[in-house]
Amino acid sequence: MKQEKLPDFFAVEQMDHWEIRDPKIWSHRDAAIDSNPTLSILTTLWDQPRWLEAYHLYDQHGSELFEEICELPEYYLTRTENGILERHAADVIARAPVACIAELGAGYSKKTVHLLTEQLRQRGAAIFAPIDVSLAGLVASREAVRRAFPSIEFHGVHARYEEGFAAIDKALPTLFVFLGSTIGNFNQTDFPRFFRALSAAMGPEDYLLLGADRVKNSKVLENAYDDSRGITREFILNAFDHINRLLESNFQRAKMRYYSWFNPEWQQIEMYAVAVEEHEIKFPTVGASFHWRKDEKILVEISRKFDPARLQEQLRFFGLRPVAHFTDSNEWFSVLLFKKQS
Ligand code: AVI
Repeated sequence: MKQEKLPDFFAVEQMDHWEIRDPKIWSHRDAAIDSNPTLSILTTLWDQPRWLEAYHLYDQHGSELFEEICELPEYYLTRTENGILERHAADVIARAPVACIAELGAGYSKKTVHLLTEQLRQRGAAIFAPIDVSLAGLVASREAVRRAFPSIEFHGVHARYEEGFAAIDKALPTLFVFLGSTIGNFNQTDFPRFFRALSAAMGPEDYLLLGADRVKNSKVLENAYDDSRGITREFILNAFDHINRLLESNFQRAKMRYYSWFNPEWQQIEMYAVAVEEHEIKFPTVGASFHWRKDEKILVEISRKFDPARLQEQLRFFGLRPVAHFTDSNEWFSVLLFKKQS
């Protein structure tokens, strides 16, 4: 794309909210990134039924376990999406004439590389802006991009998604990239809130590239979330070790088991910790406790599966017009391109 002078990366009215604490990484000044994990944990654990917000899965160990999951033979998602992008990156970039690629999630995966390579090949220049709450993830991403693509203009955006995508100048044609079917982990409150905020932050020349795992044979789905090596089990139950460290609580692995299934009505995998015997869970720092009843489940994560045509229709109501649909030969995963309706 030929352009005289690109608009600045940041929306002018946003400037006061951001500061550079690490080279090329903008941190949101006042938004507490993880505003109150304790409150989140306690309020959802006292809910009926008990549940947790999925972000508690991602402490250091949890993030490493998730990397391992992505390599598992049963976990087809990462491989399949990567294959789709490898095959169709040229088409995606040709259809989305943008100057900036903003990835939600620190991302510097093989998947992003396909897009950046094509952006450079077709346009001769690229701005790459990963948005993430993890500063360490952004630093790693910056270093990897510097090594592989020294000509790319890098802006790490250290913030929650909502604040992050609102910061980018609406006049800068941007392709927002949200891969890995992370939308599947959003519940019914998170999902509309996310798309409302994203769509409101998008300018008239902006696009969205969205990875979505599809509804399919339930055995394939269930195996992907209960692998033979037990890594997924470890990933889910690790959340309780993390909570114990944060809150000095006494969750014990020996008194819980992992259970997951595909809920056909809700079209989602549900991942639970289940008490194998009744016991008391104590939170001494806040002077609270509850009885975890035998067989009572705590919902730790959901992973929703999508019908791509229906998802396209739904996103129209958020002002996102479907432009293209890419899939694999099994039709297990979809990568959908949308344009912001102007
Ligand atoms: C990050 N997210 C898209 C994964 C998923 O497939 O829902 C998280 C995950 N949980 C267990 N395995 C993978």
